[in-house]
Amino acid sequence: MSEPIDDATDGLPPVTVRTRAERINPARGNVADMQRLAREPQQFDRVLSSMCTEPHPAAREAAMRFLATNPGDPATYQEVATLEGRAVDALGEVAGLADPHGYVASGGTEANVQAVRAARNLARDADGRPGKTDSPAVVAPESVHFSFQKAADVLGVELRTVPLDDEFRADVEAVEAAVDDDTVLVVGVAGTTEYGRVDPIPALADVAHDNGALLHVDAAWGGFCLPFTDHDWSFAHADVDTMTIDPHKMGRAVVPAGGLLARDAATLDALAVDTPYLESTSQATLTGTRSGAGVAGAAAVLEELWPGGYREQFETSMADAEWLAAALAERGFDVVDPELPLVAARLSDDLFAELRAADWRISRTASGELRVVCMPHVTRETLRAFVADVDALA
Ligand code: 0PR
Repeated sequence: MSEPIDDATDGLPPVTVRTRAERINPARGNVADMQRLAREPQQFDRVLSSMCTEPHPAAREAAMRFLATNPGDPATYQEVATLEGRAVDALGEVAGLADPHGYVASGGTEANVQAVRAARNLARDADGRPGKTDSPAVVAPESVHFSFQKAADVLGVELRTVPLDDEFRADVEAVEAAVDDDTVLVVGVAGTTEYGRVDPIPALADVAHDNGALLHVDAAWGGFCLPFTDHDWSFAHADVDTMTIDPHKMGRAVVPAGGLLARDAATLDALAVDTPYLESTSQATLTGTRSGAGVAGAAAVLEELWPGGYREQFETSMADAEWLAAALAERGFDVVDPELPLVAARLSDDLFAELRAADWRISRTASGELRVVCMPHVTRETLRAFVADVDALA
C-alpha cells in the first residue's frame, strides 16, 4: 500500500495518498501485490455462473508456445495460420459444415458483430447491382446476447427483438411478423445465455430465406454440447448461413478464442479489407493483431477432445445439471427444466445475497433467477457443497 503522509501530526489520522491505479482497484497497489496475484491462478471451485472455464492442459500448453505470434499476419506467422485453418475445419465438423469458411475470433461478441456486418454488407449495392435496403434491420428473439446491441450500435443497423414463447424460445410467428424488406439477418440462439434454450433453427432459417435475409445461429456457448443432443441446431440440420461457436466457453480453449463460421466464401469476402503493406493482401477479421495463443489453444484442444472428450464432458455436465435441478425442486424452489447444462431457479433475494456472501460466484437472469452454468470445472462435489449451503442459509 502507499505510504501514509507522515507530517499529519495535528491529532488527525494520517492521510493516505493513493495512486490512480489504487483508486481504481486497491489490489493493484504495488509490485509485491502484483506478484502475489500473478502467482495465484484463478480458483474455479466456487465459480458457478461463468461461461469460462479452466482450459484443458493441451490448450494451455499450445497457447504458451504461440504467445508471441500474430495470426492477423498469416504470411509472417505461418505456423499459427496453419493451426487456425485446422481449428476452423474442426469447428466445421462440430457444426456439421463440410467446407467451412471462418476464423478464430476474440470471442462471441466479435463473431456476432461480424455476422451482422457481413449480412449488412452483402445487402448493399455492389458492382452495379442494387442492394436490398438502405436501412438494414436484424430480427432476433429477446433472448439474444447483448453483443447484438453492440453490433447494431457500431454498424448502424436496427435491432428488432421479439418476444419468446412460454419455453423461453424464439416465437417463430413473432419473428415472421417482425421481418420485412429491410431485414438482412434473422438470428436464432442455440443455447441461450440465461436459460440454455435452443431456438427452432430450421423454422427460423425458412423465415429468413423466404424474405431474402440470412440466418445466423449463435451457438457461442451451446455449440460444444449440442452435437450430443437431438436438437436441430447446425449447418447439417438447416440452411444456416453463419454461426458463432466459441472454443473459449464449453470448448475448453484458453481465452481469447471465439469462432465464426460461414457456409459461403462470399460471407468472408464481404468482411475483407485490403491490407496493402502486408504480404497477405486482405483481412476479414475485426481485430488486426490477434492472439496466437487463443488460436493455437483452440486448435490443440479441438484435436484432443473432439468428439469423444466433448461427449463425455457433456454427459457429465448434463447429469450434474439435472441433479442440481432436482435437488432445488425438491426443496421447493421454482426451477426452469434444464435443456443444456444450465440451471435457472428462483431464490429469494436474501438467500441469493447470503450465498454470494458465502463466496459463491453466482449471478441472476434479468428476471431474477439464479443461474448455475455447469461448465467443465463444476463438479458434482461442488454442487453438493452448494446445495448444503442453500440448506444451511435458507
Ligand atoms: N453469445 C452468447 C449466447 C453468449 O452467452 C455470450 C457470452 C456471447 C455471445 C458473447 O461471448 P463473449 O463474451 O465471448 O464475447 N455469454 C456470457 C455472458 O454474457 C459471457 C460470460 C463469460 C460472462 C464468462 C461471464 C463470465 O464469467 O453471460
